[in-house]
Amino acid sequence: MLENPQRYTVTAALIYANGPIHIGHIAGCYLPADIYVRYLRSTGKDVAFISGTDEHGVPITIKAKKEGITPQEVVDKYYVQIKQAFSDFGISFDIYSRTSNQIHHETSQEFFTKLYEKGDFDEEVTEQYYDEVAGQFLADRYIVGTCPVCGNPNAYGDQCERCGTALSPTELIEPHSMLSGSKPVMRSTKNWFLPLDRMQPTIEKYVNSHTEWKTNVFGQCQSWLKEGLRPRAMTRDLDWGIKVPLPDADGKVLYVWFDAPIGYISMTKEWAAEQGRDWELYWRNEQTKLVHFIGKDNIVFHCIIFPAMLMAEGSYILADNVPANEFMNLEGDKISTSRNWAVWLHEYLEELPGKQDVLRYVLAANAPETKDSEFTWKDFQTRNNAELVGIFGNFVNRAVVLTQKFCDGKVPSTGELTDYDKQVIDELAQFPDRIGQSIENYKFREALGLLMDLARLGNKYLAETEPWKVVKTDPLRANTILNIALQISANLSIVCEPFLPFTSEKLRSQLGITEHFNWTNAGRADLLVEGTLLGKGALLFAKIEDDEINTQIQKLLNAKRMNELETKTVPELRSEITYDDFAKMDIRIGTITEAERVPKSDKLLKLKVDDGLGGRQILSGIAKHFAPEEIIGKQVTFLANLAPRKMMGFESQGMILMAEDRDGKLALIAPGDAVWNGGTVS
Ligand code: B3M
Ligand code: ZN
Repeated sequence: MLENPQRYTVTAALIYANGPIHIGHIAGCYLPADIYVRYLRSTGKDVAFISGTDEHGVPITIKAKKEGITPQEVVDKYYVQIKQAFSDFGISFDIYSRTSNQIHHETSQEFFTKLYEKGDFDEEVTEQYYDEVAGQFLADRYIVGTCPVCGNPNAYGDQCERCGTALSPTELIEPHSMLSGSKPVMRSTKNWFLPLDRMQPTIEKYVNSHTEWKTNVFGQCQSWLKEGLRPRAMTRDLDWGIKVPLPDADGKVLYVWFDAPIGYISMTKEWAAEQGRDWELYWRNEQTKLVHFIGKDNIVFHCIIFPAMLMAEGSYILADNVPANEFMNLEGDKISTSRNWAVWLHEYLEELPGKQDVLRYVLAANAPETKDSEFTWKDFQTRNNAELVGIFGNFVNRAVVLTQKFCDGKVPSTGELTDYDKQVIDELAQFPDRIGQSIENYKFREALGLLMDLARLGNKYLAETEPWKVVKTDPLRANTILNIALQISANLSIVCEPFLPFTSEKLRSQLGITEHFNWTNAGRADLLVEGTLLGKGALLFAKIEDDEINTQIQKLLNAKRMNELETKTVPELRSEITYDDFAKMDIRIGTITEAERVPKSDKLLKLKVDDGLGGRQILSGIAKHFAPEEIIGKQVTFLANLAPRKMMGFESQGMILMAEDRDGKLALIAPGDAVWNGGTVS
């Protein structure tokens, strides 16, 4: 671990530009990264916060095929959408770029060429799956088959998502092509492999020098190393990606997991050029601390494969830490893009405007730091109402409102301090370091808890000193108390900034702070100068009512219902009949003239149907679908020669025909145009 680094390069995963982002991505990767970086900046550190979209690889081309647009259209669409959502949510990247940029293509190709020229790759002709119908090799996710480990019939050529095993296409049982569905054949092709097997000792040494990594990260690396690393192809036979920069490599592109992490470097170059800085300081200086924020599914690529690439290249620093999180679940189920079981960031921002910090708070408080965690809308509401409104907002509001009321809205002076005042000021002084320590150790939940403890300290101080009572007998004493309460609030505005940047901004303006206070000023009880005029008071947080979260819960329930519908298939055809079989049925048109519920039955309606023959009574099991009054007067189709039978004491003379919708809803079958009652159907 690098002690006292001179600068930081902090990266957040380059997400595939093939869909919008959801709360799982944020809780797992982007929010912790943003908290870390905002804290570092506040302590005056030199930091480059780098991210962008990953625009290559099969996930992009598959999405394009599904939407019937080109891969370029896919990445253009989602790059803009994702970038906007991050920015509206206050994720403070120094640059948010994309791997389709020229500079990235060049940087990746140079990187590849250097390894090639040094002889670091094994050039090998191997047998790979080829789809003869589509005329294409089937890399990674283009091939699906049964997982040899867990039997999942939908495992991909690179990974089984059910059991997590990393696979190569040839390990799949009964593979088939995602493109044409056909059974692929073997064809030989040349690719360039990184010999991870031979590099294992060096990689092991690197990983083992980082026993301070989070246990989930360190543990996953150990299990990979224990299994033994295998050579991995760094090129693919595909037409979407960065061309392999060799003369004999037509139709071949760099493996997406080769080019994507190099994106961190090319994006740093892009940023440094814009800023007039030297990018090399951020990637080639031993005093720079490189930290990758990612989700747990990317651990092996950031802890083993990318470091191996960097080691082989030789001129770069390696990650000092990779604080990967586990997954966040949603309302008791795994977040799933394909099942639309997610809270999408762009929708949240639209539907709950101005509440960025509430989501930031709830996601940080529930971050899956050591194990999978869970987001529920009920918890969202409770944390907002009980913690943000009830503790943080309540304290600040009391300090500000009392100052408006008793001190003309100006920061009052302090008189002599009591022992209790001194004790509170002492405690206050310790908070910034304690919170900072937790952040530096990637314990963001703990840090957030401490931040709330500072607000609690403020609440307790006010509750015990009761300035609203004291003011009647000893206004100078009340001044001292309010001064201290305001100083605590000013400190809150500094230490909450990494977590709640929008709130921090509001709070600063409420307290009339114009100086650029940062972490180095925090802990002091003299931040606010006597006589400073406070800004306009407005509540920092608003209570969230049941209605707001019920709308969100309903949205999820709808998604669940849509999913169930989508998996429902049209029933198979029944066995064949002859015309004579059909002709036995006398199907006719009639009009419902009366309808009423059958007593003691929740299913049956008793109908009177005008059949042109004086009318008949039909009992129909549709009471759960139709109210009697809504079907009176409607034309229906009925089976007229069904033998009469008794139901709940009434005779039914026929059967009303109904169509059943996918979700089980019933619809009357009426003629397209009105037909006289008694009209036959044939
Ligand atoms: N695009 C996987 C993902 O979006 C991959 C991350 C690359 S980080 C260099 O989850
Ligand atoms: Zn499996």
